[in-house]
Amino acid sequence: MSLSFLDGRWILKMDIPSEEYLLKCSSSCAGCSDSLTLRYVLKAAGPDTVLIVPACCTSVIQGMYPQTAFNVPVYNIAFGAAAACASGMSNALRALGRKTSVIVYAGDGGTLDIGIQALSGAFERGTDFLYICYDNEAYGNTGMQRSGATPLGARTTTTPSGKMDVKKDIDAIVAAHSPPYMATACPAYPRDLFQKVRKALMFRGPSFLHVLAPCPPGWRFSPEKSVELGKLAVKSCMWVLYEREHGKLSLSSPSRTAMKKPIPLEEYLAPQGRFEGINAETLEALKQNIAESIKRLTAEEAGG
Ligand SMILES: Cc1ncc(C[n+]2csc(CCOP(=O)(O)OP(=O)(O)O)c2C)c(N)n1
Ligand SMILES: [Mg+2]
Repeated sequence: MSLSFLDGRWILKMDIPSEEYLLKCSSSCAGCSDSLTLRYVLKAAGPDTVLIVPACCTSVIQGMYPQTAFNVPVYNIAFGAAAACASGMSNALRALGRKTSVIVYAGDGGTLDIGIQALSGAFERGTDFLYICYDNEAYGNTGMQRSGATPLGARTTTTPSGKMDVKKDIDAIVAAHSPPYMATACPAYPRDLFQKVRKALMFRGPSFLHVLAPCPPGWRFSPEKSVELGKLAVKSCMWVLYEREHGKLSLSSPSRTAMKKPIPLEEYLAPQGRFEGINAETLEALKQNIAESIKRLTAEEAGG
């Protein structure tokens, strides 16, 4: 553990343990950010953890029963029931006096679309758990159909000419439940991700982590570029890293820096086949959305 002074404030840095809970036999695609995210999530959560996983790429990465690539217990559950299952499991464990971390690890389709009512219910009930949505911005496991998280203009198998609607703002929906802790992250910034998982698990009650997970086959970029794509997302401010503790927002340092002078959005979009041929009007709308989100988040942090 070390203390460093960054962006005008002291930050406690925790060393990332060398223990691996995602084993090398995983069947993820090359450059998979879902598995990279899970690797850091499990390092942060440690062995006294149970994962609840609705159908998604993670169910595939897990491997085929009786083999598994995960070194913690996993409960595979139907899409609509993940957060409800977490309520039951967390309450049962607490009744037994156990502090086991209960983590729902779900995709964007399973969170923004199919599992949203159970998510809302568990947050309203105040269930002691962490809900992590790793967001590859489509239904990856079934062949990249659009989800509520797919950004405007992105081509998927069900939006072949580019999505006509903007990305659903799940963070605003979750924030409306006033959880004690919520944050965004990206595995391109592993220390930030690791610290946010650690922090989320320190709060009693529901916490939420929304992780951008660049997907090489789905977004159509080269697998070795996954980390680079995550950094470009943050540097262009298409993805903003922040945390909200008891409603108080603070920008995370990579985004605080990026917001002062974002890189051109084209640098983030160009390596991705899903944005190939995007028209000028859609590009302008995306830039407009970014400018608005910078304005809104900066004002919120300043207390405006
Ligand atoms: C009720 C129900 N509808 C559809 C499916 C088929 N299905 C399995 S995984 C999946 C995609 C999930 O997308 P997401 O949650 O974004 O996770 P990803 O695959 O991208 O990791 C779908 C549609 C299912 N298993 N159950
Ligand atoms: Mg997905």
